[in-house]
Amino acid sequence: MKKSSFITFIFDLDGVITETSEYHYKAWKIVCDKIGYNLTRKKNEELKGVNRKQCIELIMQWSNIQLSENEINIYLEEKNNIYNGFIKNLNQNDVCEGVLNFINEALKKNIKIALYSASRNAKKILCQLNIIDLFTVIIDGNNVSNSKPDPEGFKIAADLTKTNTENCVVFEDSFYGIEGANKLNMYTVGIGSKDVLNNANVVYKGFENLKIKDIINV
Ligand code: B16
Ligand code: MG
Repeated sequence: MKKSSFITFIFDLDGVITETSEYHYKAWKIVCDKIGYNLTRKKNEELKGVNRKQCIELIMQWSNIQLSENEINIYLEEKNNIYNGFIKNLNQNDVCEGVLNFINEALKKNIKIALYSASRNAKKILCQLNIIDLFTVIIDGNNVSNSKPDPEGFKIAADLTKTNTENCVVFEDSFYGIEGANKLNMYTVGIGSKDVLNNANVVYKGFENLKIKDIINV
């Protein structure tokens, strides 16, 4: 547990607030099968928190298959269309167990709530989940030039909420996301498996039984 008080909690979206990370995997799996690459769940961990373009660059690197710029654009559009098909019926019941309670408890303690997701679909998803109004600041893939593990998006979130970076707590399901936040000395809470998120300050399976006092003293 971190001893000092924090002011801002920065949440990731896919895999933290809602389980859309599974849909990203399934959409990439379909596209990778077409490309001729067998995307495993283990390798998919390295696509979490990484923007669309960089995902396909990693896939080309792993598969040793060079695609033309035109093919890249076609596959990226296809992946996004498949993904959007999966999320089209997403609604408020798809917020992960315990997340809403956790955020509402934080708001009662005057902690600011921000979001930093690499996804360019983030705002649409927050609207579908009916939780967009909970966030003071929303940074998504449209607002950054550099994807996680670059700390750019976390720094913008800290600046816009007028919070020192060391007074931010980041909730992330990706190794690269944790890596980015660590670069700014933010306190990192991994959501998922300790084996994958071994770079986080602390790791929890989810928000179900998580209390604010488990993270900070307020
Ligand atoms: P899109 P997060 C990330 O969201 C996903 O983890 C990652 O798998 C995905 O490639 C990225 O968004 C881009 O998403 O194609 O929707 O723009 O985990 O940072 O909330
Ligand atoms: Mg994520």
